[in-house]
Amino acid sequence: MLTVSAIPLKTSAQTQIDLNGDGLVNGYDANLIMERYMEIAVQEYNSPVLTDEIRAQIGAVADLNGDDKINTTDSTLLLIGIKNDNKAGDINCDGILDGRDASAILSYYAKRAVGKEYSAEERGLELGVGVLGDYDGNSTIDARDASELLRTYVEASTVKN
Ligand SMILES: [Ca+2]
Ligand SMILES: [Ca+2]
Ligand SMILES: [Ca+2]
Repeated sequence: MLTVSAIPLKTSAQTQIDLNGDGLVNGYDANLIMERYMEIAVQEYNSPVLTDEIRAQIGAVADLNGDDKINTTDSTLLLIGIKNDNKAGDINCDGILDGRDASAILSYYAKRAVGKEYSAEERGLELGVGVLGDYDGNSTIDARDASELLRTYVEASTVKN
């Protein structure tokens, strides 16, 4: 059995891959690898979020462990890179902690609580929350992380002026 810790990690530079070209490397990109993997694994599946351009990009740069396959291992490696390269709480990995990150944590938990169907975008968000959502560092991701993050953000923006 291959565990996450047993996977040899490449440097973060090599795991910084922006697959959808939005200028950010975050959970959405990790989810795109999952979407591509589902397409490869399930013939009839055609991902609504993948374009031919993104597929080509994934084929070119997303085989992070170099086994010539695109699968969950590559997605996991990208998520580890995302976790290592970003501050806790910065869910969308834009280098800024703000209300968007807090609401990402909150909306993820609200949706999970009611068991709603996920869109691919929301799954990307969920992956981001999974690796970066523990803002207060108590090993649990919940609404307290969102409120703590918001409090810090509000304090920081008040000090600025
Ligand atoms: Ca991206
Ligand atoms: Ca691979
Ligand atoms: Ca952010």
